[in-house]
Amino acid sequence: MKQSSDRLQSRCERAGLAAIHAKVMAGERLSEADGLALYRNPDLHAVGALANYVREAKHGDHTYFNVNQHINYTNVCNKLCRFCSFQRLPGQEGAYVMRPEEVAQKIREQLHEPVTEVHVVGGVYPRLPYSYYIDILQAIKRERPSIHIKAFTMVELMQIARLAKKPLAEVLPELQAAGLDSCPGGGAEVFAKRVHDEGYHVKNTGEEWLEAAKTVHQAGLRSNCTMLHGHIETIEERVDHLNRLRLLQDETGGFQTYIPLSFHNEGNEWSHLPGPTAMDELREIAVGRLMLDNIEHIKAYWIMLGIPIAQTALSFGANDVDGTVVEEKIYHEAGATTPQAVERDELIRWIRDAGRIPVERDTLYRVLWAEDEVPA
Ligand code: V47
Repeated sequence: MKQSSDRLQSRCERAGLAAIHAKVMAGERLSEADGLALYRNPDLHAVGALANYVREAKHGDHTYFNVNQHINYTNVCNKLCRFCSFQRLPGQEGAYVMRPEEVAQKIREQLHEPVTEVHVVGGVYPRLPYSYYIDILQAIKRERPSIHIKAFTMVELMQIARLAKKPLAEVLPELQAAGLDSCPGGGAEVFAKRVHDEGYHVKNTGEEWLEAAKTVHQAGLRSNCTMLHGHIETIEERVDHLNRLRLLQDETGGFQTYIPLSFHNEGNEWSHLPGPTAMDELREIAVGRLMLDNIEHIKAYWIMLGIPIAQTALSFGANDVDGTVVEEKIYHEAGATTPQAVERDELIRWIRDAGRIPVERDTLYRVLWAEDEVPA
């Protein structure tokens, strides 16, 4: 043990990361300047080894997954985000809105699987009334009362509150009564105003996203958080984003997991941008782990990263891979070549293959099964 910690120290020293290494060992918070240094450091493997140290100190080899299902209830959206390949305008070819009964059917189709979570997100389509959102939550719980509904990004929640003509704080208890159990982390993109104005100016601002997340946490709901990286943002803007997530987490403690999302460039207005490389993706996982000292879990979303990079990310700070998913649309419209679903046993095999211990969790990270507690 002593040998491996000495090795990490000398590795970090050689990479010019001695001061950051010392802070990490002392459990001290890294500054924004440290964040920039981690992005700029040419020795990605040293950065990754430091992030892996923190991952193993917190979670050992345990790597979480769940058995989940995604439902994207509509792709009609008025936000016109330039990175998005999923959105359609009303009446445009391929535009769809699921009726609550169709959402219920999606749940019925998976009743034979041990699904514990449904992840529900969609576009912002102003023609949908407030009652629609209540109806889909109720329809899901009717079909599968035990399922955990992780639904609606902060962007959708702001739209729902607008429709309800009430502050979000008053709408959330109604959504919770209808079945909402937690919220996903999407829609945060990059908080910086410059990036917002250039890439998604119709959408809520970073400040509004953070305010909505705070309200969600104050309502007793947990949520995730994300950053969409690898397009027009600078490393300074990424560090600022991570810092703002960290400050809100200090206040509320409501974020469970951070998920760096890699920009995919097919079928959107930013197709001329190359998107991140595998090395960028691994660095993003590592920097997230090191900067977000108050967020327990870092997710390597396999749908987006692909299986080999998700496996590698488990040694760069990540301790979660998301779940079985079943039907993914947002990334597949943007060029993802991963499968749309994976069997539980397959996920377990990948995690094991990466030298880690698979742990099936529910959405709130309660352990449902852990390989090291169950004889093979
Ligand atoms: O908000 C959209 C991003 C997000 C593209 O909370 C794109 O557990 C890359 O948030 N290239 C939705 N990214 C996905 C998401 C998510 C996924 C898995 C788990 C969780 C969770 C949340 O996807 C959007 C947006 O930031 N996105 N288009 C694109 N072309």
